[in-house]
Amino acid sequence: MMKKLTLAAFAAATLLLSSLNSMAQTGGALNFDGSNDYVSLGNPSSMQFASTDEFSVELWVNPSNTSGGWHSIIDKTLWGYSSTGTGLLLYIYNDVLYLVTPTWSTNNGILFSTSIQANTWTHIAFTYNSGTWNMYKNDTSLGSAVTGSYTNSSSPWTIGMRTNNDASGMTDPTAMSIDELRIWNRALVAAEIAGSMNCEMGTDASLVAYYKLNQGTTGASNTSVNTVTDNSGNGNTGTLNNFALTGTSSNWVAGKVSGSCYTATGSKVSICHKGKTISIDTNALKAHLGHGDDVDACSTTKGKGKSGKRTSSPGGSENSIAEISGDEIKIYPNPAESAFNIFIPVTYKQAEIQISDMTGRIMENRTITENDGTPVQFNLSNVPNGIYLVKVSSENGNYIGKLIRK
Ligand SMILES: [Ca+2]
Ligand SMILES: [Ca+2]
Repeated sequence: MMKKLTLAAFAAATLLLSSLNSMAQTGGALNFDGSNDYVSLGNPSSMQFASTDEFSVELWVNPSNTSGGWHSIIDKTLWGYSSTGTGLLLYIYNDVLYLVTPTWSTNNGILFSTSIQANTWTHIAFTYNSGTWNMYKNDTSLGSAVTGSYTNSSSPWTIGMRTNNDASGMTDPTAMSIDELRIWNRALVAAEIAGSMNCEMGTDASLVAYYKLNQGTTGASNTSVNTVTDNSGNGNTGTLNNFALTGTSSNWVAGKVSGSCYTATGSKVSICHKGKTISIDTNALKAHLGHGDDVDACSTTKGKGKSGKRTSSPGGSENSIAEISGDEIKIYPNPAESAFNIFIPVTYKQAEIQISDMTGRIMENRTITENDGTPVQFNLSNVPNGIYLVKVSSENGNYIGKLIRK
């Protein structure tokens, strides 16, 4: 009897221990104490941008104190004591979030300002493209600002504090948690930001630094986890400074974002963006095509409509389609494997899409009655390899493109 009790007690203790272990979760965000915690990301060449470059920065931030003086979130400034500082700073002052660049003499360098709530996760993104800035709060645009130019500073990228005016040390700490910090070498478009802010990215050639911050164990002793991993694969590791790395603050804590942005196969597509081949989520395609990018890698993009051939329609004129140059029907990926998409410009309010093989056998017919420009996806899993014709019929005319299933 005694032995049985001991075994039962041992079993219960083992069960308790294993359930305690399963409760210990991998940290998903990093908390800063607002006293002296900061992360230095250094100043590698891949994270230095010239006035003619594009770049974007985005992150989730949850500040625990937004009132009073300066709270630095992201800093790359060298202010100096003259009026010609360099770099950029994202900070909170008296419950207002500011993005400033000291290179811009107008309005004290303030590019954007917006209210921000304490103890609330807020997504912030800003983009720069040859003199024009855009900023977004929770994927809502705060508009554009034009500075003329951005000037890179010699200061490192710093999270949680900022470099002193004379670069002699650090100042203006912020009590906050951050998650999903991404630095890109191109200007994201609004649809991309909205499409990926609530999930984790895969690899993306445009991500120069990517911090998921899924490190350590939430609220546990993490004294050995004192760097931030760069998930972009570029090795831009950050260094933690002055963190306690134990307890519920100044440590690895529960995150904001989980789950992958790319669970479905075929959800990414290559496009040619300003001479660079980039891979984007299909959710962002509409926005990219809207500002003139082409589907497909740059080297294979030989002008618009390369895979399609226009025919005159019985009821309309050929010109009615030709006038839509720069905003045309796109078939991608092509060649395709398990699925492909058709983008039809919104100028086609209604359209009938027909897929047929080279003998004229119709494989699929689909009618679009209220086209809003969202790409239409077709499943090819039951379609044999070969060459197919994709015909789009509409009031605007007819379009025939060739699709290769491989
Ligand atoms: Ca995370
Ligand atoms: Ca500290």
